[in-house]
Amino acid sequence: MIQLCGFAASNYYNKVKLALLEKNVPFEEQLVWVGQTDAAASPLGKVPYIVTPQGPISESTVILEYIEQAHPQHPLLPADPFAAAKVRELVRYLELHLELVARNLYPEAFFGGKVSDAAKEKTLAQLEKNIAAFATLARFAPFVAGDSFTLADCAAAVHLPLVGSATKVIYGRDLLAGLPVRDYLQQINERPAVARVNADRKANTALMMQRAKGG
Ligand SMILES: N[C@@H](CCC(=O)N[C@@H](CS)C(=O)NCC(=O)O)C(=O)O
Repeated sequence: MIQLCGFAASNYYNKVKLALLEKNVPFEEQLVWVGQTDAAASPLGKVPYIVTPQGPISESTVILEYIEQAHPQHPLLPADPFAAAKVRELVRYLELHLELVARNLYPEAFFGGKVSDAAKEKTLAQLEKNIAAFATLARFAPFVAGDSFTLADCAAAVHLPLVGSATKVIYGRDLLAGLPVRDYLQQINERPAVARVNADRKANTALMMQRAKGG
């Protein structure tokens, strides 16, 4: 059985967990904090990673692709190669052009640190450009890639809320407000798999805060 290693406050971890739950693939969660990772499984020390009967895999999107190929039931990628590429394109935009850029803001937005004004300005310009580009690709009809739930929704469900809330804290406005993200998330949050991921995230975030305080 697949072991999913990491912690449920991590959105990258939750992207993988959501795909496993939506696909009904059996898995076990192993609580591994940053700093406790197995270097042989995740050479950069990042979470999540999974351990399969054949060995470990790191990098959340690579893990998603593995799960999809190894467990074809309840597909999260269309069979048509072009349609599948369009889903992967959305996943890439979400993780690389939205989340990774917005992460520059997280130290101040979420962790009580400070981000320089220069970094905030640079990040704002990048996010405005990248969000406009994402908006031309995303369908929200009702799912990110169209009429069915795909890997792009596993990514959107975890990345969009953080990008929205980080920009709201830092810039005083949600840079995603021009997209139908609020309605989309409301609808997606009703799925049992998403509801479980969110409940586990809240519980684990509380635990993480307690640990940070030394409690
Ligand atoms: N590209 C990686 C990013 C994973 C990532 O950055 N995870 C964070 C936790 S949310 C982490 O492990 N950070 C610790 C570090 O980068 O050293 C993926 O998609 O899996």
